[in-house]
Amino acid sequence: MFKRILIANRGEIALRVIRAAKTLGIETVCVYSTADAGAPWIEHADQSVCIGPGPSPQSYLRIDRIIAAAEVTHADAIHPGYGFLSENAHFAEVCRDSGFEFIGPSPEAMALLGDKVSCKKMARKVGTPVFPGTEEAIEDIEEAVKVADEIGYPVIVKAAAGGGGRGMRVARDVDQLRTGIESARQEALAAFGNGSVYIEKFLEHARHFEVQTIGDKHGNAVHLYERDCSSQRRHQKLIEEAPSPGVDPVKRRQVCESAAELIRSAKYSGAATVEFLMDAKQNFYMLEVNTRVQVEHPVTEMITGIDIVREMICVSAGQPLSMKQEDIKVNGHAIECRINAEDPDRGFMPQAGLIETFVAPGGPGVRLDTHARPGYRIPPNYDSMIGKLIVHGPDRKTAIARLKVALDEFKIGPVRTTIPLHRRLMENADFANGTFDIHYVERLLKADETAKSEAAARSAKDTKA
Ligand code: MV4
Repeated sequence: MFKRILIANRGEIALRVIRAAKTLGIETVCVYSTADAGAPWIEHADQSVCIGPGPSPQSYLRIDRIIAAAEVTHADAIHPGYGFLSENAHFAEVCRDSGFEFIGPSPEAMALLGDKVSCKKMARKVGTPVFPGTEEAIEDIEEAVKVADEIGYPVIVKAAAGGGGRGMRVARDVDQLRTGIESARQEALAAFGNGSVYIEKFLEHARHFEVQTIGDKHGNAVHLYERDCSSQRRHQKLIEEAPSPGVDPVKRRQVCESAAELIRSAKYSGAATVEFLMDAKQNFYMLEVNTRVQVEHPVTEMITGIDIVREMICVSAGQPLSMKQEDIKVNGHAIECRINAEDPDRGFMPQAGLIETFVAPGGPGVRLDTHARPGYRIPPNYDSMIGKLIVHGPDRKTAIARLKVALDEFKIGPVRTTIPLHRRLMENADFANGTFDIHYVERLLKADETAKSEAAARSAKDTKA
């Protein structure tokens, strides 16, 4: 087992990795930027090293400085968390070449599953369901037009290196397809330095379903069931839950097993998430694979009782997986709300500044993963997520009831957060019934906007009268 690991990340996930390491008796090293000097999670680490100024290209994205910090502190391994360098195969390779274990997949497995074209090819081979479409990156537009005619419109053009909704174009006819391929290619080239694009059938009203998997270095891989992540706005998830409500148990088992098979075939070690869209008839189609630990991993931990981050460290150190598929059971239901320092009344504008009030919720089944506390000053440089409220219960209804109470107890100020929005989403009928799709949050926000402007128009008229 490792003696000491370095955490190449910040915030709640840095704290999460420190906690997992401590339970294994492993020492921890934090790297931090000057904007994070004195930040709460750093106190929990055994050592810390400043790696540069606030902007992440000058600190959390500086591979050379992170490696230097690992060298001077004699770390054995590096945990990348999520975001930053976590899905950078070059970083994984530099870690390996510098003699540090990267706590995640090999650079080869990361590159294979990180490229959406090679990932989809692998999925087809092992029987993981995918959307019909081009099997290779598009070389010739006429070839793509032919494929689109075969599968039928609408189709979607996607970037092989894409993610988070960038480099995507929906095409409803051949003209839109021709312009879509060109503009998606341009956008992908600018954003990822890779203009490779492909097309597939576009699904209109989908639910977002993702399977948590984990593999070891001995060829074993298991799935930890799925999460529903349909509650999102502009590709930013707001609420995640496990299990996915209303899914047929037989279909669930099939898709989860096919996700584990994909990971196994890729000789993948570490945690991975296989993303799917689900249609109204509960047909599944793989979208992509995330080769890191995800923000929403706690909902899976709550229903399975498995410490995913601890398991990641153990498999990275060469241990076989600590569990067999048949031992992994689903217990109850868990829901996570992302607490972002954003103002939902002002277009979700990020809120930096001092947290004066911070009253944490508690009670049965309540878990709070956060680095924030009273007196914590949110720097303006990073992601606005300041914590995650996760609630577990014996069933979905109980989990929602507990979550409502926890959201009412949770007080943060004067910085604005997404807590009031979560309270409202809990009252939404689609959410309550589990009958939502990936657009319901945006529909609700739009209805709010319309109601607000109508009310403003009415009051202007009343003033006149
Ligand atoms: C799709 C799709 C419909 N059909 N692919 C968006 C982000 C990227 N990971 C994949 N995305 C989508 N791919 C096909 N064939 C709709 C989306 C999509 C979406 C997916 C998951 C969560 C939210 C979304 C919001 C808009 C579009």
